[in-house]
Amino acid sequence: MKKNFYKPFILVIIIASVLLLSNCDDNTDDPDYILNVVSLKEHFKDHFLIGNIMNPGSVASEKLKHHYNVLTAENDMKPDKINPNRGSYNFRTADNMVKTAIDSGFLVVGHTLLWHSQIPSWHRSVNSSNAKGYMETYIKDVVGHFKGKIYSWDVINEAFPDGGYNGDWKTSMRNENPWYSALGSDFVYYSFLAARQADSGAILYYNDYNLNMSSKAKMVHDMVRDVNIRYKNAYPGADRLLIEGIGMQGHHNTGVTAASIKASIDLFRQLGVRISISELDVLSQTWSEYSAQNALTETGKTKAAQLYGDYFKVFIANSDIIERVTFWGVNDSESWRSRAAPLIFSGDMAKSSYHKIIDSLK
Ligand code: 9MR
Repeated sequence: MKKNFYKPFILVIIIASVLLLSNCDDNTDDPDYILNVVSLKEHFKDHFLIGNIMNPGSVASEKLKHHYNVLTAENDMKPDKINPNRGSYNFRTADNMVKTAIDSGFLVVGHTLLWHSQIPSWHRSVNSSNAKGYMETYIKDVVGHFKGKIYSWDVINEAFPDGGYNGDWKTSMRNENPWYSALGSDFVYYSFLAARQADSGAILYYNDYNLNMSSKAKMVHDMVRDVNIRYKNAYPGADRLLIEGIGMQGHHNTGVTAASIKASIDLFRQLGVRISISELDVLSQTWSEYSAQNALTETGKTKAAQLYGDYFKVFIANSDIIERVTFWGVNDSESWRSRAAPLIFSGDMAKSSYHKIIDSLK
């Protein structure tokens, strides 16, 4: 008797829960839903590749496939992951990601071979007598392993400091870089040469942040110029540059002007290289607001969106040499700087930053 009395109520509760759950977070009919908005890669197909990052759990999702055509591993192809000990490699995670990405139609950027961060301890312990051989073997092994699968390699990442430039790039590199400490500036030439020899099909990049800063841009410019001259002298028949590209990471904030980015692109243009905007995100704050952990404001968010549009106008105007624009994350919550809402999607919804980017081409 009692059982039958409760039956209709239980049924109502079950139906209500199912309805509630199916509506919960379901924005898929919204015009701003990530899969409903215009595909970025389609929109910019006559200008440049559009990239994002991949992680083992997110590679080749429908959202990535809709908007992007090139992927960079956020962390899993860094030296500490791939090469924990000298001569021993752990390629499994990277191999799976690269395979899934390629099978899904993406190009893949190799990130990164030589850095001062996220490296195994053996990289930190090289010395002037063993560093050249160790470095060449490591590059040959890693680049050789992925031969034919990598569109471009970030051979060296972040080898220059911010700040003033004394006019001699060879004495201006970061001391924390163990290869520089052991070999001096020659490590640049030898590492790019080893990468070229291991996979001549890959485009070789130097990658760094804050390259909108004129002094840092000048250091990189002078380094690329001199290393490419050295290569040309050693291989007069070579029909390619050794350092073929400069990756301007693009970890910006609302204090970074489009004009400063344009000025560096103008400088790099003189080298005959190509450029990738390799890790784009824009804090909805100035750098000092971000450092002080201030709360976000609507003004800051509007400014970041405006800047996205302004930056893209510069990229479009230079698309003859810009081959790729890669965002460092899809949505704000998964960003390494999530508290300052630096990306162009929030959850699964396009932000005004996304719309400013689309409108930059109209
Ligand atoms: O996004 C990456 C983050 O998950 C890592 O914790 C961080 C550690 O250094 O590296 C981030 O990616 C960096 C990239 O590899 C090189 N340029 C700066 C990026 C942000 O730190």
